[in-house]
Amino acid sequence: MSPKSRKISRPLWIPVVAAFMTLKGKILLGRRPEGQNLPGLWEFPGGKIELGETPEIALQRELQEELGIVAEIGPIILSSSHQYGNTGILLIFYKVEVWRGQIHPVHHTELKWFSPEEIKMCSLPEANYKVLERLVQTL
Ligand code: DGT
Repeated sequence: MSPKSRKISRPLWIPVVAAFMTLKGKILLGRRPEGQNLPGLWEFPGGKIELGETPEIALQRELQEELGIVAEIGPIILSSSHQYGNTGILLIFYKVEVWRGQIHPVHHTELKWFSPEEIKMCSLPEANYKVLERLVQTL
């Protein structure tokens, strides 16, 4: 069999940036819209890095598109990998504590500030459960 005709299934790994946004001890989550994957789950604002973007520029763009703000992207807190079937995501979480503008839901069906206790009760993407405790500890 020639290398071309051999079907090799290899996962596609996608880099995703997400904001751990905090204000007065609470954390911002947005509810993912219907019609996307993972509909209705509460996520950290963010999304995929587009071609040619640095991770920080990508997150700044996502926060402008999703929340209508100009954010100062802080340091990376942690990163985590997760595989859904044949797709893998490498999630990179940044601290975001400073922004300009009024946060409002441009993309999500709802935005809400949660306490660390409340966030543990939310329905989150599976990828987030394994890092939640470590994220909350950075508050
Ligand atoms: P698009 O352009 O429609 O593909 O959307 P983007 O670039 O806004 O990206 P999105 O949010 O659909 O993709 C992010 C992927 O990462 C998606 O498979 C869901 C997954 N994910 C897991 N946990 C989180 C999280 O806390 N926040 C975000 N934004 N995505 C997460």
